[in-house]
Amino acid sequence: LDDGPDFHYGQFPNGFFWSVATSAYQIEGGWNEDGKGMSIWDTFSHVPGRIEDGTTGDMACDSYHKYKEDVQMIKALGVKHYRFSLSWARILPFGIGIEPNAKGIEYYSNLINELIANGIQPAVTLYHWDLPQSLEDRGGWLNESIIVPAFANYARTCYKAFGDRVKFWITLNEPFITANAGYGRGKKAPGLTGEGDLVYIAGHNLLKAHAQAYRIYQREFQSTQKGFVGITLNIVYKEPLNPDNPLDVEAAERAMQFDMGWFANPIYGDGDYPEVMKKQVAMKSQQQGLYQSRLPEFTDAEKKNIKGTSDFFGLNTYTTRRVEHFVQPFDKPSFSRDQDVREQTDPSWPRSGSPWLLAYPEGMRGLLNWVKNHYGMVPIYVTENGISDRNGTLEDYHRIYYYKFYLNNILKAINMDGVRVIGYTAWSLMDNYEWEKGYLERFGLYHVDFTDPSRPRTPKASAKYYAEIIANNGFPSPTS
Ligand code: PNW
Repeated sequence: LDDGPDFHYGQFPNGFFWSVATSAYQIEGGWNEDGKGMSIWDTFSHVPGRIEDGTTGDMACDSYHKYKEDVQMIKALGVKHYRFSLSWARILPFGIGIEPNAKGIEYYSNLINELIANGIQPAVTLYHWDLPQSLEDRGGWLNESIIVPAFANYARTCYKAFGDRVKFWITLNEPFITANAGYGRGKKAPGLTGEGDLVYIAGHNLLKAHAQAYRIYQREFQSTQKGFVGITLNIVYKEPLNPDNPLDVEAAERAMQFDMGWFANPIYGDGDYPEVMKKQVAMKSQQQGLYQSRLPEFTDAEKKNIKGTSDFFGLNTYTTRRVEHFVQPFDKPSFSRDQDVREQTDPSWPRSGSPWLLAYPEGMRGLLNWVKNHYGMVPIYVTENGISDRNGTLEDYHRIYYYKFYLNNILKAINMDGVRVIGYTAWSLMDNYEWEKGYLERFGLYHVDFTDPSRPRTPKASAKYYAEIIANNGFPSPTS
């Protein structure tokens, strides 16, 4: 935990958005209360074998009843923003319609009012993976003609109900994960496997739905509500395994274009998928004997409609991988094999409670520079960053290490590299339902006891540490 010789002392910009995040299914519980409809996560978590510890989010952290306590915990951190998500099925039980469920609106309205009364601004995600089941029954993210208008209608419903008080909107959380884990590898709800085809179709419709939600705000609400609307993309940063090998350098860039450019290039770039992605998928599809690429195409009008549909770059990032060039077989087509890369981690990086998550703070600085170099001075809002463990210990010094050095690398990117970062969000406010891992992996600044029906919360050492960084707005030099 020593600062070390490379530590950068200094402050974050004035007005920096310090924040902390959760999502609806992971914390709310109240899964069938007050007229809420079923979501794909209600369905999925109840299927035996889908969740590692066999648990569900039926009660989770019980935030549906304990939101006032949550707000006091958020307030104690000293953050300006609280990022949470709305349960689509709580607001529109069947995903569609113009008359929302009054009890659902009331719950979020109360939460928003409680936040504002305590000096915290809401930053609201419309969609954090809990699709209404009745939309999934009609094809979900694979069915453009159902899902795009339904999401547009849902977005409008939310802007109408909450937009007088909510000024930061995030349309989609991590469309990459929705497409890959939900419709590709099938590890997350709805659990479909279409690694080489469904994944691209879901991605295509997620982009179209996002664009519609942005355009609706722009046309119908912006002039009166004066808020910001963006999207949150996740990325595992890629470094070349051997930086002296041009093939590895190209491979790392190619993997970044697949994982980040897939959504970022249409929105922040030229409106279309990255060239290298179009080329790779077309080549692999042709080798398979297909007459057209598995990657769908946008019309010119669609490109124009998607380009520019985010007021900030919402960025979720946790870890890094080293990438080498490796030609993958074409006969088992998948999103990952389409890239012709192979990935590994560095054995020296500290591990966490999640197999995929290793701490490599320098990766954060590299990533922020990558975003700047590809998409220019778009304001970057880090909307998730954090680390897990398996025991939820209150003496979570590994988490303090993680926040300290990840944040220090963000500060370096701002002060030394001129990257425009406007905010930072810790994942997560409290231990919660970690999707298909159940309650096994804990990311919280606050511990939650899931064996106690009253779900007591206790601050961990990291909560105090995070509050201290926020109070200082950075890292004051020890000599000053
Ligand atoms: C995010 N990856 O998901 C989600 O937005 C949160 O709901 C989740 O709890 C959190 O991260 C921790 O997992 C991710 O493999 C899942 O790179 C996996 C990855 C990234 C983000």
